[in-house]
Amino acid sequence: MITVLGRRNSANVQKVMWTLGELGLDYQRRDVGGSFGYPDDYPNPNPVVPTLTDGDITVWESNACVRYLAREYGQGGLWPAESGALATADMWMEWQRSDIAAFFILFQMLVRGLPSTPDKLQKAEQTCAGAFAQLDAQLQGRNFICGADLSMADIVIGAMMYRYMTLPIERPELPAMLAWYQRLCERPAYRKHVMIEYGSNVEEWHQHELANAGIQ
Ligand SMILES: N[C@@H](CCC(=O)N[C@@H](CS)C(=O)NCC(=O)O)C(=O)O
Repeated sequence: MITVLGRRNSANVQKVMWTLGELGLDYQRRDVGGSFGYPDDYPNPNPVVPTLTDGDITVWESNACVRYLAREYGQGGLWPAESGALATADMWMEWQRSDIAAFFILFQMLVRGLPSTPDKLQKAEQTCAGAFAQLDAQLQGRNFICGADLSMADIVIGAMMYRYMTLPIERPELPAMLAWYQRLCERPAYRKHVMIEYGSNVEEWHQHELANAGIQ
């Protein structure tokens, strides 16, 4: 049985849950991190979520968890068969780790109480808009990041997109990215694991976190 340790309202946990949902795998999820704290025997050197176990294998770092599941259980699907498409997926997964860091900061400022100023908010919005314009260019003429099919790259970037699209911010018109996001919203596993309400301030965030306890 695959076990995911991580609270349901973490975007990094959502990547892994959505992957499991797309692959139709059995799993159990335990509430760890945030208000739930960490067990003493938490099998990750860092107090962050997610951590995944599959038999005697332990994986942490959300993108490594997604790669592990795609490679083990999604060959030719989430893990593209063709080496050019696989390189493209890998490249955009690295892009997610590095180039949209501003989005995490923007989200922390708008919802999670990170101190901000109008200037900082505006700069973060502009940085996100520039990065997402790159994604829009990649998606022009493609249904998904690597082409016709959903891959692990769509998962790690798409897991952020629900929040980007629902925050009360200015967003540039990016038609290919919008159409891709709408495609994601039609997928049952995305609806279940990513489209999860998060509130508009620290108190609401906390309430949603607790309300999601125990949901698989
Ligand atoms: N690079 C790590 C980052 C993990 C991370 O920072 N996770 C956040 C939630 S999205 C976290 O654990 N925050 C502290 C907590 O929830 O206790 C990964 O991708 O797995």
